[in-house]
Amino acid sequence: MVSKLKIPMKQINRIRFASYSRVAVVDTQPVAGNNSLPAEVPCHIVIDHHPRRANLKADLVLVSPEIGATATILVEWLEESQLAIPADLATALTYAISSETQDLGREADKRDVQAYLKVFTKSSMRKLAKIFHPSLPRAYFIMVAKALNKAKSFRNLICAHLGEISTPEIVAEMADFLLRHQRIGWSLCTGRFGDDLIISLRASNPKAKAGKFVRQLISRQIKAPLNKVGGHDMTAGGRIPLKDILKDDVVELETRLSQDFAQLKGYKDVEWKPCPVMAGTTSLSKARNTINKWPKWQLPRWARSSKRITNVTSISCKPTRT
Ligand SMILES: [Mn+2]
Repeated sequence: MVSKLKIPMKQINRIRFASYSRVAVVDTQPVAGNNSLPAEVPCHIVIDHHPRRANLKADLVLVSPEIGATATILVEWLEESQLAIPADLATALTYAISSETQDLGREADKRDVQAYLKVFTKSSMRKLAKIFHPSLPRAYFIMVAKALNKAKSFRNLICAHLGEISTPEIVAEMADFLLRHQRIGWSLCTGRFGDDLIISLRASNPKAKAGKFVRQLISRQIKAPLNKVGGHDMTAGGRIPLKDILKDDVVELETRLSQDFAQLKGYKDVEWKPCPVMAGTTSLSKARNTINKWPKWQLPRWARSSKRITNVTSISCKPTRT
């Protein structure tokens, strides 16, 4: 979307906040912890659909927890102000509402549908189609293979610990993907990125209270206050800092997460099993050989430097923050 719509973006660490008179955050809140806004930077405008945090203070606060996508609030305010919505902006807003509500099927409100219809007709259909069906980098397919290889299920639960990942979003994407397995009601995915273990939880039941559940799950693992944890009914996520944890202990932490995930769901004698279909169709040694045969330019940037990949389960990569 960023390239198709030529959206000018800047890394947060390259922004000099002092040279701007107003700072706004969207789809998050300054005190929430799921954003990179430095704590000392004053925030003037908050537009969000997560439950309002108790200590939230800003000049303008537009928080509507009942709607499915934050973009809906923006569409409503654009309409209200009678400002024209250019095609590229309409395209971005259409995609935002659609992707966050899984095509208006997940936690979507009437207001989301109305907002969607308004911006959909103003969108560029050609660009929208390209955004919905983008060409994907090789790294994406490696992650899909990894998710399938690592997926384990128990009763109606599925989980996959992806290990080192190249982009943090892949964790949520794979959690969505695994939830589509028949008879599965809950999916849990983790990935190691920088100094964090990124956790994503998905539920198929609209009343699942996934946000509450993920807090419970993570608070069992760490004692520190849960700043970087939150979510909605069907989607939730969080981060566990790995700075002071040894590599072997990270594996242990991942195993414990799976165990607690099932236990908190009320299961005893938990026995995670590789999903039979997935375990039968892909072998790790095959994946390893395939990756080693790829020409270097086809490998994702983070995998290029390593001479030979001997163990797909632990591709050593130092992801760069983007
Ligand atoms: Mn959101």
